[in-house]
Amino acid sequence: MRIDVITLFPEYLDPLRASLVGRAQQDGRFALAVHDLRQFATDRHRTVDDSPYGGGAGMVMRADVWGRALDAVAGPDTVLVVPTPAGERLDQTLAAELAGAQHLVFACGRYEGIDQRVADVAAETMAVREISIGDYVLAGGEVAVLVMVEAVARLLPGVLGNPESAVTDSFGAGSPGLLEHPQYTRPPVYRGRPIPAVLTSGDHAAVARWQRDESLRRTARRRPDLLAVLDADTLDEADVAV
Ligand code: 6GU
Repeated sequence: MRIDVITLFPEYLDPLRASLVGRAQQDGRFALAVHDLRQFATDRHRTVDDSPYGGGAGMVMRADVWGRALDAVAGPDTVLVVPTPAGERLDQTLAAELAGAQHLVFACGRYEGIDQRVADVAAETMAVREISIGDYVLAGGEVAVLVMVEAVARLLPGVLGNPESAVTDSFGAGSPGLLEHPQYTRPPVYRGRPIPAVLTSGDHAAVARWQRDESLRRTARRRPDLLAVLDADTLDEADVAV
């Protein structure tokens, strides 16, 4: 996979060089390039924005500047991702869909966003997804891109040391719609609190049962919205008691 990010603040994407995502690039699992939008401005002041038609607060990023940037970076095989609080919501299913693309281009808006014609024109020749990472407002798309690239990169073949992690995680395919159960490690007693006894019982069925019950309880308490849409066919007889 190849990922290009176009932004006014290239340094905002520096964290992608670190940790799991940075390692994945070094290992050749995907290639990442970050482009400064300002290099596609043509006037003396390198203007990238202007006041909105129809009035209103703030500034809008100009279509012509973005058009030149996308002409240079995107192609027919590109999935263009436009981070915006007005987009469809990112979830694990959408992350997995993005992980299947050959080429992702992220177009980071600042201010009040990008002239809508940029996405509309791009959609004539490539796939375009306007995506939000949640119901709150960030100052720009850059931090949302950090979130999306990490969510995508860990799903690419060979990126996770243990691919099982991607399956058992909250929202992974192994536990559809349930939050992950709590985890414990040494020491066995921490500030007077022992670990749950079942975890050292050696009874694998009992451990699995306990983990599933904890997942269900957690989900019921923290995310009742997920329980409400749980597929009844994924429940077993013992779940009903929880
Ligand atoms: Cl993708 N961008 C901005 N600016 N704010 C957001 C967002 C994206 N997702 C949630 N809030």
